[in-house]
Amino acid sequence: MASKILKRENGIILALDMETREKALEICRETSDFVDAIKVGYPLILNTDPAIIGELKQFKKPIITDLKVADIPFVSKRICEAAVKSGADYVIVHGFVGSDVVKACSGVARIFVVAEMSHAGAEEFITKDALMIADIAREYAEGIVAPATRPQRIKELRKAVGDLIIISPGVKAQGANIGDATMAGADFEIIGRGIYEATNPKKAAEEFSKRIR
Ligand code: 3DU
Repeated sequence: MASKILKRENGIILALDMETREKALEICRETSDFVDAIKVGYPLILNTDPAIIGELKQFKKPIITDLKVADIPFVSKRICEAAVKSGADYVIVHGFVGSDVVKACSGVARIFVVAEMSHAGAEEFITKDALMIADIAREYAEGIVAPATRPQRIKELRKAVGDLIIISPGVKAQGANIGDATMAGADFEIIGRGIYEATNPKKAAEEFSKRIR
């Protein structure tokens, strides 16, 4: 695999799930010095335009498109190709759909695989298979997504994925404390509302990155 383009300085990936382009650009302008990558997903892309992916590249950070791709291999590959064409540096792909999907996506994009999710309902299905999903990720992905809300699971997943990058959502708004995921073995904490809904997003991002480092 080519060298990794996601480098750890602040330990934060900024999640943008707001509804307007203006708000997204404003938050990036205020906080981009304190984050290592920008993650964009359906709420922002569908409320604006896929061109927002390319537009965010002005902040000179890797752009992760959180599309949680989970279709048949042919369609999943097309989705990844379109994301890369729009400017995505990484695409987030589901692992529960199987190795053929993950393999197809990895042929056209740098990918992160969702190994396990952060919300309560994750325990109904995906948690049970997370370690098997991690094995698939190890073969095809640059990293995995693992839940900051369950640090013990991050420890187990770290053992399973070796030196793959672990990115971890669930911080602040979903209940995990800043630094919990990092202490358990994650490389980056994904933070959305904890930053963009803060009274002073710049101060919040700066303080969180200090604590994580
Ligand atoms: O809860 P926040 O506002 O900090 O946002 C978390 C982001 O991480 C959000 O974009 C969501 O789609 C993503 N994410 C999870 O929250 C949980 C997962 O298991 C996977 C992705």
